[in-house]
Amino acid sequence: MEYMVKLKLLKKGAQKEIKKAKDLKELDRIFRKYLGKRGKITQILRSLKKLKKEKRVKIGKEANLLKKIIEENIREKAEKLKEKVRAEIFKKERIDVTAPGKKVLPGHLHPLTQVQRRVEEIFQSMGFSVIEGPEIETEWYNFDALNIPKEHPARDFWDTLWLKPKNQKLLLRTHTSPVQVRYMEKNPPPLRIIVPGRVFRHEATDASHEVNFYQIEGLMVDKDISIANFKAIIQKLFKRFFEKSIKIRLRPSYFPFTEPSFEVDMTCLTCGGKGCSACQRTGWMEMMGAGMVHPNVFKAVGLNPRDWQGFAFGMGLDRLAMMRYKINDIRLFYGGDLRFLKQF
Ligand code: FA5
Repeated sequence: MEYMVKLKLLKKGAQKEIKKAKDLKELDRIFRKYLGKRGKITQILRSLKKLKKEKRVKIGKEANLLKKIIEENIREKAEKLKEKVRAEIFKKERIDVTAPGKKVLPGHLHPLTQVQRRVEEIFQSMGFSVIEGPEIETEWYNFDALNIPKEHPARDFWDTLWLKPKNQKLLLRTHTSPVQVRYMEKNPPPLRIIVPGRVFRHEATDASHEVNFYQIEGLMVDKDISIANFKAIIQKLFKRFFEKSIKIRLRPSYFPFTEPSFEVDMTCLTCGGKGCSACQRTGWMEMMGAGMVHPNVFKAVGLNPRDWQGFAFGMGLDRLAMMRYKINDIRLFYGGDLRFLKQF
């Protein structure tokens, strides 16, 4: 075939294919077909040497021109295809600022926090202030100032987690009672406070005992305070907290920082008083230790025990929550199981 016709047909064919090419892969195939090592245009250029000079110059010029045109056509098309790919990626990754946001599911307060807040509300309505104290405590405040000197057997009531270095006598507080002393040191009576907070004990866990739990300390000091005041306040608290009358009993007990001392139990609401694992089959749940502030505690904070009287108590916050929600195992509060927590 005449060279010139051949070149014309190649041009037409190549340009048609380039126009149709849908992606860079196809374009690459077209490039190789026409301009690759064994490409159709390349072959023509190679065969020129066989021609006579005059024809070689003429055809050579045309063939080189065609090579440039096709190269240019391919380059332009490649740009277009790349731009298309870029546009697609952009479309996919683009942030649509007008799109509605993804909803973050709201959490809610832990049941123990809910109980704490409710108890605070009730006490505040009876004129009590809410006070906090440190979780890392000194031996002095946790024991000595509470009339529990070193070597006193009563220290064994509280299985203590001591902190290193031991000579600094630091520990994780075993109860909220040290805040009684801390508060009275700085605030002269008359006073009414409650102290909610986390406490720690190195003891075996069971359905009603944890190593980490919460207490609410209470302290009321004035000129003329008696156990009758204590009983009335606790009955009021339970009535408002449980929204019904609750049977309680005071059991004589012993705490070095109160005299007389007692423990307050309430009918176990988990079993209705029949006896279950939560109340160790007794039908009663021990809710708090309490008593009249011991003269030595007043002395430790520089107050004259002849001038002042008061009651103090330390209530198990977790136990209140167990009774409120009829939960038969305290450990559920600390398991972090959302199926449990979502119920509150
Ligand atoms: C005390 O901790 C005294 N500080 C209470 C007190 C305060 C007495 C003021 C007198 C005056 P006790 O160790 O009994 O006492 O603990 C008080 C309450 O905390 C218990 O009645 C119980 O409700 C709760 N409690 C005790 N140990 C645990 C535990 N391991 N897990 C959960 N709750 C507990």
